[in-house]
Amino acid sequence: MKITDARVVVSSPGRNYVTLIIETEDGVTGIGDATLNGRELSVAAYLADHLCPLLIGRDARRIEDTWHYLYKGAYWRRGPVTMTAIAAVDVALWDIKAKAAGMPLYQLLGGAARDGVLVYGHASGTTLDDLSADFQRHLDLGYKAVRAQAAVPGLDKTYGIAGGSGTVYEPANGNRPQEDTWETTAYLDFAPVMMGHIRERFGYGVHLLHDVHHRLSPIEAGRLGAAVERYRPFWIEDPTPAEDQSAFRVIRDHTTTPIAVGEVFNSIWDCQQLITERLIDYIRTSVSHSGGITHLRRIFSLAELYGVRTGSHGAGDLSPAAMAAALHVDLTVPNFGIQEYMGHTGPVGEVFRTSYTFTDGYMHPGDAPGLGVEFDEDAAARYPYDPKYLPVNRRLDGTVHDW
Ligand code: CS2
Ligand code: MG
Repeated sequence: MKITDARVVVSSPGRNYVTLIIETEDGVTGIGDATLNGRELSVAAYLADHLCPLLIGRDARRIEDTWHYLYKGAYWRRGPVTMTAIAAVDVALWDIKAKAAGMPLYQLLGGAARDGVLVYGHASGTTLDDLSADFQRHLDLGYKAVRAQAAVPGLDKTYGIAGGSGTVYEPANGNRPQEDTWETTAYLDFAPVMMGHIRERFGYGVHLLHDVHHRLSPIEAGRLGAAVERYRPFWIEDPTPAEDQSAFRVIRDHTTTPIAVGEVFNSIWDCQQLITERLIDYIRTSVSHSGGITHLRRIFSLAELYGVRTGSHGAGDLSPAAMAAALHVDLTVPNFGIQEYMGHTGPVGEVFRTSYTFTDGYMHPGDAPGLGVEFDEDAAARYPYDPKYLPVNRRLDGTVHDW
């Protein structure tokens, strides 16, 4: 089954997405998400200029060999651009293999290990009342797990606040990086109040998640974890910058609050210490940014050995092709934990026609052959790339801080 064409489509149906399309001599086509929020063109160029020419003539069935050919053949390994490009190739080849076999991808990955994939939605608000209203809206939609983010009093822009009820949070909102402001003590004083408010309003029958978004020092993260233990969060996410893996020992020494890390990771080596030393409870690596299905399953298998469960990234800046691939993997892995589902808005549905379903807080990838996602190139052409950057965060004194 030789590859006859491999091409990259950058489009912006509501937000920027990079999609790889691989075609074979048998007429079977596969797609993969190559979106890296704020650096889309870097991955598009890596694919178009360096990987796509190497794919022509290769056997599409040799997924494992292609993965190592692209990973080891580059010499310069790992990193978000490289691993997102390799991920797109990998997912497109799995899509082709499952379509050629006439089965949904999850069947090829070992079949369903559960009836549905538990997902969490995103409630946010500029005030606690707005947050509560959005939280209630998610409960009314059937979510069993909801992430809560609220504006920090005294700070004019805070991570995670959607543009209005029912809209999807989109951080990449300017053709130059928006400058956000940050003050750790204000956040540390407010976060427990916010969680307490949610538990007081909605009780403990719903999973409550929160994203700290890389902003605390290890000891500050330990203090936050201890302060919110009584609100029993499902997890606090990215409490401290994740590249300093040993820092999580400090957090573990101060709290039993579950920790989720990994959306910025790109390989098993990025999270090896966190997993093998049981410094985290959930690994959030995504199919789009950590080398595709082939490598993500290796990360999840390592995590299973150490009792770490999965909790993959699923923000709106991962395309519906990524969401579908994630659901196929989530349905099959033994140590599944939860899947992020921020959803997609606007004309995305014109470009990506999906088969996955949401029912009463759970999702299923569907039983269409392959990923179950059809990509409409003509529709994509109607939405040209629109340069957007993620924000930069500064402390009140102007110091650049983690965003
Ligand atoms: C966030 C994301 O979904 C999450 O947990 O961390 O919103 C993240 O900020 C974006 O995906 C970055 O593009
Ligand atoms: Mg996050």
